[in-house]
Amino acid sequence: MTGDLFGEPLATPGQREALGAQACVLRGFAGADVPALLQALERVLQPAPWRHMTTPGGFTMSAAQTNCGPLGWVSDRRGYRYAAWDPLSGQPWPAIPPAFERLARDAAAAAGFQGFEPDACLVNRYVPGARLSLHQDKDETDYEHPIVSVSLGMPAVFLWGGRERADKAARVPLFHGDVVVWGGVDRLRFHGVLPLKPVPHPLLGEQRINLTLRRAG
Ligand code: MD6
Ligand code: FE
Repeated sequence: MTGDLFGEPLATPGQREALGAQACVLRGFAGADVPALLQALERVLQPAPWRHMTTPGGFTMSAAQTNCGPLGWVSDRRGYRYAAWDPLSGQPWPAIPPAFERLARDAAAAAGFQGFEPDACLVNRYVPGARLSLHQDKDETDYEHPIVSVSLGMPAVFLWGGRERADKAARVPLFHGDVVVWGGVDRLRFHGVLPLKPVPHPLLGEQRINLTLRRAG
């Protein structure tokens, strides 16, 4: 069961949809934690505000980003990498809030990955029209750890591809409160986000916020 992009999600919270042998969507898994997550995010944004990073090719990313945790994902003309310091402030990234950490650990465990301890949380903010082109998450030191991705606010269509860029990608609608977890044999699957449609969310308005928690170092 997926959902109706232009209305309320049809999926029952707690429902687990397989995307692969070791990848799934946990529908509504973050539901009860949303107020705590948003409050914690406000505190992350004070020292580390949203910014639009530049790709190595010289394009400005359409999603705004920030990070928390010992490591943060950054992109500039020199490439993609993890860095311990926020290039904007010159300070270490703010700590991962306990509410983020707890949710990541619980979601990973629910998806079959015990003992997940993230050291990096990339936060993406999409407004209508913003997108993320098809990519693999390959900047981490090893691929034995899963990735936990939390969707908040406006719905988005997640592109879920294969192990080759040219593999046909499925379109998976993601709603407020959904958590995607993947690892193991699915860790290097191509994925992306289609340009966001303006479907204002009751709590967050015209934005989608995505928390992506990883073990990077
Ligand atoms: C997003 N997510 O959902 C972008 N990467 O806004 C990602 O690129 C992503 O959701 C790795 C694992 C899960 C993800
Ligand atoms: Fe990704």
